[in-house]
Amino acid sequence: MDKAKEYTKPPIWVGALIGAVFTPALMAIMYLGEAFASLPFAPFDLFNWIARVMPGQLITFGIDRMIDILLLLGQGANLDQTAKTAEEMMGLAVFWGMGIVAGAVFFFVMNRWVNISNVNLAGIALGLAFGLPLQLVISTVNVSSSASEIVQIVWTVLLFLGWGMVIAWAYTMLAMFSNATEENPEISAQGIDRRQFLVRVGGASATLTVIGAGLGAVLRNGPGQGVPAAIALDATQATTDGAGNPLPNVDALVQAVPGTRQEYTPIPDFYRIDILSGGLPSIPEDYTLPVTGLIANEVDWTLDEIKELPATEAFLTMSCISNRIAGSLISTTKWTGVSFQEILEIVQPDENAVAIKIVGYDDFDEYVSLDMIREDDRIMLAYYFNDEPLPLRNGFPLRIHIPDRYGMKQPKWIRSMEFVSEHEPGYWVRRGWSRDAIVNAVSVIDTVSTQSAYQQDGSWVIPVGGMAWAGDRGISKVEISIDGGEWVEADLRDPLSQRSWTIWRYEWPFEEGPHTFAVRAYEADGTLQPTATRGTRPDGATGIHEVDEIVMEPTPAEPADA
Ligand SMILES: Nc1nc2c(c(=O)[nH]1)N[C@H]1C(S)=C(S)[C@@H](COP(=O)(O)O)O[C@H]1N2
Ligand SMILES: [Mo]
Repeated sequence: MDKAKEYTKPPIWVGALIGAVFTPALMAIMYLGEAFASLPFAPFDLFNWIARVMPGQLITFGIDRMIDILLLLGQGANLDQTAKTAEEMMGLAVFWGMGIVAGAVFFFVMNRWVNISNVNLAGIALGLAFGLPLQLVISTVNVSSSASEIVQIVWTVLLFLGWGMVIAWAYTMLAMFSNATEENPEISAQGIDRRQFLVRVGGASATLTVIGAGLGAVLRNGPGQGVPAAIALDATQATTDGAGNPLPNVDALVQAVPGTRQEYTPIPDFYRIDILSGGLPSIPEDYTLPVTGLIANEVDWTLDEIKELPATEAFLTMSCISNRIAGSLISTTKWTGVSFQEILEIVQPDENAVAIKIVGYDDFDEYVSLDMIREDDRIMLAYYFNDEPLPLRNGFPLRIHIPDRYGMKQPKWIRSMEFVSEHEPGYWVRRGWSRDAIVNAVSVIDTVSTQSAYQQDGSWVIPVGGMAWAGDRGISKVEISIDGGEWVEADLRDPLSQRSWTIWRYEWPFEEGPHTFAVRAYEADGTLQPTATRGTRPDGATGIHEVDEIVMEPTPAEPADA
């Protein structure tokens, strides 16, 4: 009788059980690795990744239900902490579930298609099939590890190979430990059957899990340990750009307070200002951009030809000069286009050319000086917002972006570009608005977030949040003053870029009653923003933003039926 026929195939549910038994031990070892050597902790990475690719409402719904459960268990003292715990528990649950499914699938595949003599190979395949995609996810998201990528990969692959082999081993043992012991006298001599085997490996795995998790927790809390990457995600905020890539600051530790504006403006919400207001210009299907005037090489580019030129992209905040303090005529997205320096290189301006006259399909016109272009390679002829062609309302097919200038200097719907010998005043300059339209530093309070209140050492804390922006000059500090008191520093979130706004938050020690909240910001070089209140015309608004609010005692979140 050949060996393959001696064993009894263990049922699939036993495979699920084996997955359920061994996956926690795997998690515990990963946890230990994270605490000990900052190796990746796959369950949190995985959950973070899922949270990015799944619809936001689904994730929030899941987190809310989990928070409900934690509150029921009396774990709801600090809402922020509770939300974080909820996310982490979901991460663990999802990972465990995948381990269970993997165990069941493995047993199914073994029973049906694979000869038991190949069980170790199958175990290796299982480990790789689970581990490699996970390592990919870990590399994309990487919220949990500061180890080098190669170390991460080796660690993950070894761990999952080990896990796959252990499951393969368990399969072999179960196949041999028939419950009908007289069928297999050799085994029955050891006096062990499937049930006993399951109990033993379950006990061993549980012990390993408890030791690993306990040791990991101790290590994590030790002095000098870095902040473990918690997945504190505000599900209303975008985490990826239009191409599906994580936003540049996705790992920033400081999170926007709920109620803060969208850091990455959804394209339909991007503000719109132009002399057409209502209608939209019609752009010919066979659009080309004529570049003419005082240049050696006149061109008439199709959009495709422009997209073939070296591309550049940047996360940019743009504002209208008519935006009031805390107004909504300001937005942020990722811009893609061609540096105007590339264009100069190709068309070769004459010596007497000083500016480009840009005209839009609505006859709006502005002039851009060649000196400025030569000094600043960031000036961009843009064709994408958020990795998609510009929406018609925001300037399809082409618009210019000039760092540190208000929108009025930056034509949309570009119809033509002409190199000229005189820098004349553009559309809005002729109507009395600023000649240079340089952005003023501003800061804004978006929310005093009573719905995000939490308790710390028995007192309520209410997060206050908003943004600060200083064109291309960056923000180094934001300060808050309550009821005219001293200015205290807020926490700054890493911005999307030096040229985007900076989201900030301040943990306000709650005091009941009416309060005035004020904010001010400093540019990267330490310059305080203009604090004098000034209207929009002609040079853009300045001044301190203040918010008056009557803040009542927050009520602790409680389960509805408690
Ligand atoms: N062709 C054209 N370009 C234009 C304008 C315009 O009226 N016509 N308005 C400018 C102004 S004042 C602003 S604030 C920005 C607004 O760009 P948005 O509508 O995409 O936000 O476009 C600028 N470019
Ligand atoms: Mo504007």
